[in-house]
Amino acid sequence: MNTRITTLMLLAQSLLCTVVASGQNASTQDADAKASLSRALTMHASFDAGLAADFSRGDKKCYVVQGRELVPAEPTAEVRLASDAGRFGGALHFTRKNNFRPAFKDAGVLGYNDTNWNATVSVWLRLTPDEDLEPGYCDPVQIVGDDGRKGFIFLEWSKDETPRYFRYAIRPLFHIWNPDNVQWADIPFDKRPMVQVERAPFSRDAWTHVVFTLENINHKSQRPAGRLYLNGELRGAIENWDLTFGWDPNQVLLVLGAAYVGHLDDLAVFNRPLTSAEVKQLYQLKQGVRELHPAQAP
Ligand SMILES: [Ca+2]
Repeated sequence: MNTRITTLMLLAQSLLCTVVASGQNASTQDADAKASLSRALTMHASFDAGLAADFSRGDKKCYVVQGRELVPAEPTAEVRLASDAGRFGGALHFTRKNNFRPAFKDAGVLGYNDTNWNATVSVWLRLTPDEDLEPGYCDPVQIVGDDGRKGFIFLEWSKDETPRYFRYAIRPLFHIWNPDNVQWADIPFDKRPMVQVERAPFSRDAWTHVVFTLENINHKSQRPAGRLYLNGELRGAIENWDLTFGWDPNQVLLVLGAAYVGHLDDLAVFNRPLTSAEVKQLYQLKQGVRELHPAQAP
């Protein structure tokens, strides 16, 4: 009897040790993965207290293009800060289609270069596209350079379909994707450098997490790619394209809200393509990207 009790106790003890050890392993792995995400983070804008980034390895300021100048941006009547309406804290609210497009400079953030460009952009969006957007294209996030014919990256909702399709496109040098010089909308879907999601989960009632990657752009020998994730799930990839760009690195901008109507929150940029496991971890952060950086002085 005593022997049996002792054996049972030993068994229970060893089980407990195993459970505690594996728990520690899981939390250590989680912390390691989070530290790796933190190291890759180059910019985070929470839109809790202003348009400027909370954290940046470059310029935290938010700008708008005025003529040929970039001028500091402040919220307007149509593009407001909505405190407590965010995925986390406050959000940017584009109340109607207008020309105010908050932008962030690349330097130290997106890392555009002409030999091997890698990055990931993460953002949360909340809208019912078919009811909230006005007719015509809408690009909630763009990366632009000095010349649209030398490259153009964007998220968009299509204008001619119901429900409107959601897309991620990487347009390299003009002659590569458009040798016949026709309209974007006139090129067959499968001949465009894009990921197209015909049934995307966007809704006014729930935030949708959107992540896109840029991989080996402008690399001479490695295959370039771009991936789109919605709510932590891979929805497609842009592959088997020559993704050569020709931008001036000093004029690259991350631009928000082109013809967008809806809420936008927790914008972040990373300096490499995140893995699908990392995208899922990002999607599941309880406090959003603020968990990945120490508070910086304004
Ligand atoms: Ca926020």
